[in-house]
This record gives sequence, structure tokens and C-alpha cells, in this order.
Amino acid sequence: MDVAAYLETKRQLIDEALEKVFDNWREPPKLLLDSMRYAVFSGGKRIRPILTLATFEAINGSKNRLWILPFACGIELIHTFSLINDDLPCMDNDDWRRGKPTLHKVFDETTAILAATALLIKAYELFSASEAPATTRLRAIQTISEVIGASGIVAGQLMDIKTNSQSQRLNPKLVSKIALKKTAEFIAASIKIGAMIAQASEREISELWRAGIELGMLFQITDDILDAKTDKKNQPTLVKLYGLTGAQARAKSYARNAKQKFIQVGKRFMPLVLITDWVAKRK
Ligand code: GRG
Repeated sequence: MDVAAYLETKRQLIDEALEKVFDNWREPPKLLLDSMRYAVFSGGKRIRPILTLATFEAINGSKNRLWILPFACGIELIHTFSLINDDLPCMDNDDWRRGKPTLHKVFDETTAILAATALLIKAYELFSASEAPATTRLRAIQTISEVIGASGIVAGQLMDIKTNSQSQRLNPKLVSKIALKKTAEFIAASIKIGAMIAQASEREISELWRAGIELGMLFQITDDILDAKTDKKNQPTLVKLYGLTGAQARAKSYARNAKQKFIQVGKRFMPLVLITDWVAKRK
């Protein structure tokens, strides 16, 4: 399988579904619509919804897409919500994202905050409207809420920001926990949601979660390695903690563990193994 072609096909599928979400959105003010569109269609890799779709299809094939696409789209909208917030002056204060000016720079902070909020709420509307059986749908919504809430991404962001502003020595446990909470659990949840909606067994769901955590840590450490050359911020990254060579060694080990775990769950999860390789090698 050509993984680059696979990712491109899935990215297009997600983009078409996201376009439909915007086309069917009933009459938001033009300013909100323009700002949400700017944030959502600005060149994201769509890795989280692709993982959701890839996991679902590994179990279920291409039938019942209307069960999973609302979850895949909602997950991307939540990711976009987090990036808009992350870039705000009161958070990371970034002027650029994906080589383009950040949302609050093109519009303003008020519009950016409102656009992000509307995207988060839309995600929950989409989840509720999935055609998956109600019990499964509710369990999936509970999972995503746990991962993004006060014990998840929000916690990771707070730890990150508060660690930035203190000039203390980096604490390995804390830096790893920030990566786990800000990034790895959301990646693992994107996979878990695909498995849950496909009605995988409890054993498969928990094994895929564990493999997803390894992939999520690989994703963050690779991000830190790629950012290391340009990073001028006082952020507690895994590269600052382990050094470049140490981080590269850890990346290899996360990739090995993730692939081993995906293969152990079953051969049908081979696309997730190939995506792991792609994440490890991305430039
Ligand atoms: C409740 C979701 C939520 C957020 C509120 C602002 C905030 C708290 C959290 C910030 C989380 C954050 C920005 C984590 C960084 C994760 C990360 C590695 C982002 C880059 O992901 P890519 O490479 O981005 O998938 P693209 O550009 O491809 O979409």
C-alpha cells in the first residue's frame, strides 16, 4: 500500500465531508462563517480524522460511513478549536500557523474565540447526529469528552503554560505528562472512537487505545524534533528534556511499540502500522 496516496484519498474524503458540514450550516453570520472556514480549511493534515476512519474501516469496511464521518469531522473541528485557542495572545501568542497568519491576526481575538467556540459546539452536534446506534454513540461522546476536558487536553494546556512561565529545571514526568495530555490521548481517542463506532470487542478497543498512546507520543516527539530548529519559545519540549539524539531514540522506540501493538491486535490494522511509519518519517 502506498501510504502517501492512502492518506491523500482519506484527506479528500474528510475535506468533502467537512465542506458538507459548512454547506448545511444554517445561517451563521458571515463573519463567523468566514473565520471558521479560514481556520478549518488552511492546510491541516487531518491525521486525527484519518485515524478514526482508518480504524473504523479496518473493522467494518466501507459500509455505514454515516456512522463514522460525523465523528471524524467533529474530531477535526475540536482539533481546530484547540489550535485557535493555543495561538491566542493569552496562550502561545503565535502570529503564524501552517505558514499563514493565525485566526486572531486575520480577524480579531473576539472573532477567533467565538469561531473556536462555535466549532467545538458543532462537533457535539455532529456526534449526536451520527447514525451509529445510540448506546455506542453516547459511549464515544463520553470518551471524547474525557480526553479533551479538565483531565485531558485542558489539563495538559494548563500544565504547559504554567511550566513555561517558571524557569525551573525540566521535570521528566511533567514534560511527558504534558505530551500525553495535550497530544497523545487525543490521537489515541481518535483511534478508539473509530473502534467503538465499528463495535469492536472490548479487548480490541483497549489494545488499540494503548497502541494509540504510543503513536500519540511518537507524534508529539516528532513534532518537537521538527520544531527544535526554529523553536525560540520557552516551552518544555521533549527535545529540551532528552536532547536531540535522546529524543530521536525515544521516537524510534515509540514507533516500534506502536507498530507491534497494532499488529498484535490484528493484521487488518496494517494501515495504522503504515501511518505510524509515515508519522515517524515525516519532515
Ligand atoms: C479542549 C481541545 C481543547 C483545547 C483547549 C488550547 C488548548 C486547550 C490546548 C492546546 C492543545 C494543542 C494545540 C496541542 C498541540 C497538539 C499538536 C501536536 C498540534 C499539531 O497537530 P497537527 O500536526 O496539525 O496534526 P495540523 O496543522 O496538521 O492540523
